[in-house]
Amino acid sequence: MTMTGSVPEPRFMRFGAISDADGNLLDNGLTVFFSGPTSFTGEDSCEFHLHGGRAVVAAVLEAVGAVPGFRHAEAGEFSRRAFLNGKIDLTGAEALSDLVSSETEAQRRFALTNAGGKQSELYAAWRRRIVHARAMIEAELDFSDQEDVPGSVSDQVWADMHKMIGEMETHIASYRRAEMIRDGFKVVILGAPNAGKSSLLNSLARREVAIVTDEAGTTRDLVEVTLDLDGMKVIVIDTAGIREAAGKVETIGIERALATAETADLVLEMHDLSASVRAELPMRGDAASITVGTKSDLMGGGTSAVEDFRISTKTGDGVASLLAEISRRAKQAIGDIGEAMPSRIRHIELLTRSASALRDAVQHQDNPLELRAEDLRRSSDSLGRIAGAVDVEDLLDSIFSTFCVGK
Ligand SMILES: Nc1nc2c(ncn2[C@@H]2O[C@H](COP(=O)(O)OP(=O)(O)OP(=O)(O)O)[C@@H](O)[C@H]2O)c(=O)[nH]1
Ligand SMILES: [Mg+2]
Repeated sequence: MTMTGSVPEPRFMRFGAISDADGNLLDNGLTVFFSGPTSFTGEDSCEFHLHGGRAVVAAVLEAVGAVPGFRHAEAGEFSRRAFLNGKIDLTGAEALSDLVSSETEAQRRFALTNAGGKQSELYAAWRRRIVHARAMIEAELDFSDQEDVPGSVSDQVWADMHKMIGEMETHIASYRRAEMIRDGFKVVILGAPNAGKSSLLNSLARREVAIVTDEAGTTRDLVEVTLDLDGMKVIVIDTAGIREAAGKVETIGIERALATAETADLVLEMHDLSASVRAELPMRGDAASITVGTKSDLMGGGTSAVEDFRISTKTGDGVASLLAEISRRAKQAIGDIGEAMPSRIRHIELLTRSASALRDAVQHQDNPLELRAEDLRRSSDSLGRIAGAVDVEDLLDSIFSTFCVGK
């Protein structure tokens, strides 16, 4: 009102002057008013669409701040209010935060799946099953002095809870895939010095990220490049060439190379086809690997008998098929993005707690039924805390503080 003269009709953009409280014109822009409770936060809210200049935004922010009762929103405050007003649940709020920061197509689709409620629906369904199980167990408690309560009902209940533990474990394991979507599929290039590792990295990055020379032992540190490969985030890491007799700095580089290869989703083992002997690389963890023969331009035609792929970064030969294979592996590892997956460590902690309480309930057959029913309650409460359906006041600060201002 103070700044735009009057409140526009809800949900209609209105073009006009935006001024400060003293009537000084700040910008000509668009104003939209959303009236509660059908707004994002559930409260009355208003948006200014301004010309993007920093001075324009600063002046309008200052004018808004000068209006009594107004202040800057804290990080995540809009989402927090939406949650407190029952517009979204916690997993929905987190998914929106992911959506805003998504960089790749896979991240966008994953965030959108969760924002659409797939994750919270799954937890709600699990909670309903546990609540039902508890009701059956408690009914049995009430009627336990009567002869005619069929024991098979509780058998069925425990069998279903046992099955659910398995479902939860599969779901918890899928966190690794969610991490791959968010943090990237990690590819490590490993090989002897001069094998052509940095040349491949540069070719994939399409720029000179790493130094390439004909001197063995050029790269000593990890050099990392992030690619968007068919909509997936893929991190490619170039490493120091692996060899025995190396200097101090290079030795540290080699240790780093081997350590990072152990945490890789895929290792590219590079072998110089023009070398007289095929260098053997020390054994690593159980990361998947493919072998790549390099400098094929020095070898004439034909395929390599030993290596999975043959490339030349000089002629570009084979690089596209190697990329296609990396993409295929990443896609396979990430799996179905449309499936509900846990997206935060917080979810994993609560899911693990829930599954463990459920395990207590199912396995401790000698415990009194009251205790086993209590384990069921603990299990469903942990699930409820993920979506924020069960008291989560203590969690809110830590959850929403990771959001950006303006969300
Ligand atoms: N002819 C030819 N030469 C290549 C090819 N790829 C790399 N080279 C050459 O091989 C030498 C070593 O290449 P780099 O990419 O630095 O090898 P690296 O594996 O990173 O070596 P370090 O960092 O020392 O471990 C350089 O002189 C490159 O120009 C290729 O496909 N064909
Ligand atoms: Mg190198």
